[in-house]
Amino acid sequence: MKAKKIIAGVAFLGALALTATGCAGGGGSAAGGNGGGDGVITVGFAQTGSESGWRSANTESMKEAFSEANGFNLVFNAADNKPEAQIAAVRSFINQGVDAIVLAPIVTDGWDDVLQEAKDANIPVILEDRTVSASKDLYASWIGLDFKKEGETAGKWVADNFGSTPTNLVVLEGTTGSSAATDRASGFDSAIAGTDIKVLDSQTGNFTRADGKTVMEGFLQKYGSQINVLFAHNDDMGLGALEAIKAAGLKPGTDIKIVTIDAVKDGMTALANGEFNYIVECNPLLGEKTAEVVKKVVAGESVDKQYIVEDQAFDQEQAKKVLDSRPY
Ligand code: GZL
Repeated sequence: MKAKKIIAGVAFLGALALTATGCAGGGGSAAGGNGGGDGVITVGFAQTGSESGWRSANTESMKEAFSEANGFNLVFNAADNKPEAQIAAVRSFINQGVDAIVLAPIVTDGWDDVLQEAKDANIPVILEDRTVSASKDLYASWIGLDFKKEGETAGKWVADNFGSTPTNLVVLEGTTGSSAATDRASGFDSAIAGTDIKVLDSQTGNFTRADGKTVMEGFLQKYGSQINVLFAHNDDMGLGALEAIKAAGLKPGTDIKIVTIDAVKDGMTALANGEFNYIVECNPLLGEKTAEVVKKVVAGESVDKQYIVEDQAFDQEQAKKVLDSRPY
């Protein structure tokens, strides 16, 4: 168990209870770490949930990298896309005295207090995937993606292909308040500025297929065949929208052009078969780099404040060529 300052209040009781369990020599050892002193690094990983195919690939990548064989004891929590549950999970990791915390923050704001508690407990926090608005001194590093560039790339494709004639667009936004949604929207909007593209409507589909379908049904009821293009912040919402478009008797990829972000297998399959028109990749395979950074931080070595993983983009012809060799 790490030597650390007991945090007042509930956390204090939690820590006492944990210690009591330890003293009783009862069921197993606390998940607390010992700074890797015995060669094992105990890591608490606070994942968003399991909202999309991208998330599943990201979780698999993280579990593969933070394996026992790689010298880790991984304590995993998926917060069902509920920010308050994710904050509670981080607080629980602090009370368990883990050696490091990895966090994929559902939303950008609201992290200052619990990250300060981790700092006070001398437990480093490493962000993966999305990022936070809290002060940079409250986390050791961020392994993520350039969401603004992803949005710009998607917007440029729409502007280049449809920007010179009057074009009506609807948008399925990602989780409200997440850095992925906020920055993709900002990048996309900057890329279509000054073109003949009109945004008819823009609503969140929470990065899920189910909500993407429901919101697209509403768009179709309201705007019908006026809709020329759909921009979905991720493949899964686009895949849900496909069902609504087909149910409305329209041909996705032809009657309504579709551009999405992620490039997961199901999205690339839709692109290869002509139902999507363009996908900007967002690489979920962040486990290896994150584990490398965690080891360095726990060993007291210096690391960069951020590591941004490169993305690419695909049209229908490119998707046909690479589909069978895609790593996720
Ligand atoms: C992006 C990631 C987003 C994906 C979605 O890095 O946070 O969350 O684009 C996922 O598919 O749900």
